[in-house]
Amino acid sequence: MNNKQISIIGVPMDLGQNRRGVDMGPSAIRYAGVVERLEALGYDVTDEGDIIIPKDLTTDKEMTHLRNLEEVIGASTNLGNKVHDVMENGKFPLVLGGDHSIAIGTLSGLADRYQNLGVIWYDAHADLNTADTSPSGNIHGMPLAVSIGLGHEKLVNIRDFAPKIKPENVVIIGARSVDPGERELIKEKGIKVFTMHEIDKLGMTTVMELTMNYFKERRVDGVHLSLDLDGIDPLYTPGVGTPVPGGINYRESHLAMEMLYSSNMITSAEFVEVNPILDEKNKTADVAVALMGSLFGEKLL
Ligand code: 5AB
Ligand code: MN
Ligand code: MN
Ligand code: MN
Repeated sequence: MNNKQISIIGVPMDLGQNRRGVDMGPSAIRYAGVVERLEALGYDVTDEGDIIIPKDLTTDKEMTHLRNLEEVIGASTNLGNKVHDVMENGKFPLVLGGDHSIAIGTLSGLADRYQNLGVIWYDAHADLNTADTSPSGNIHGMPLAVSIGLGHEKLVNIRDFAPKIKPENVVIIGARSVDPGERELIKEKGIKVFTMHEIDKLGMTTVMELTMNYFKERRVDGVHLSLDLDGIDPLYTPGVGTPVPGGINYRESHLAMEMLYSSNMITSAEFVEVNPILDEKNKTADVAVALMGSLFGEKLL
């Protein structure tokens, strides 16, 4: 990493879905030793504490197929402003979730600092639903759609600009549970996806090389890593709200992070969906921190 200064931002958010506990994700990741791990690699790490998540906004609830819409808008705005400040201070934003709805806020804070931001979406899911296509009404299944400008206009326009990113600058890695509406959108927008099929067939080395070449061809001026711990197989990361079997394995995930480190491309990152209530002995937070180690340059020898 060129940037030796990291700001950690906790987002204790669980309102983007309907299983309690993921709001404790940032605590679990801190407990797993994230600050010490990165300091040991020579980084100057500042823990910025947690973003305020507005709860029970009862005024004027809109009747939409979007669970906790007003709260998600408030939290996303708070997070976006914080991420923007961190960037302005020249630091690398490392965001700890919280459910994946927080990516709406993270990208809103990043996007106006770039002309052509790339995004890696490491996830079992595509997170490309809108209220019209969502089977659940859970906003954590929508952040990628929102960020390319599709969905409820208040979500799309967080921090007063839209879209945040171009669909052709997104690479999804690890997909294996994609809803019908998402499938159509992927085709329509030409979004690059490496499903588990491609990972099985090509191997992670090739998938990462293709991903990095794709970003080079697109001439991106930064790459955000949005890593949902459910992208990894639930054998290794059981503490997630929507586990899907047949995922990316532990070593493949490390390899991906190590290759991203060597590429020098990553300019911000978020690790989301760690739910300590559903976990076994903080295993999932431990994996998250181990992967951050590789992303920031830890070597085996
Ligand atoms: B996650 C599902 N597609 O929209 C939906 O964990 C699951 O951020 C979304 O990837 C999973 O409810 C969201 C069925
Ligand atoms: Mn700005
Ligand atoms: Mn997911
Ligand atoms: Mn996700």
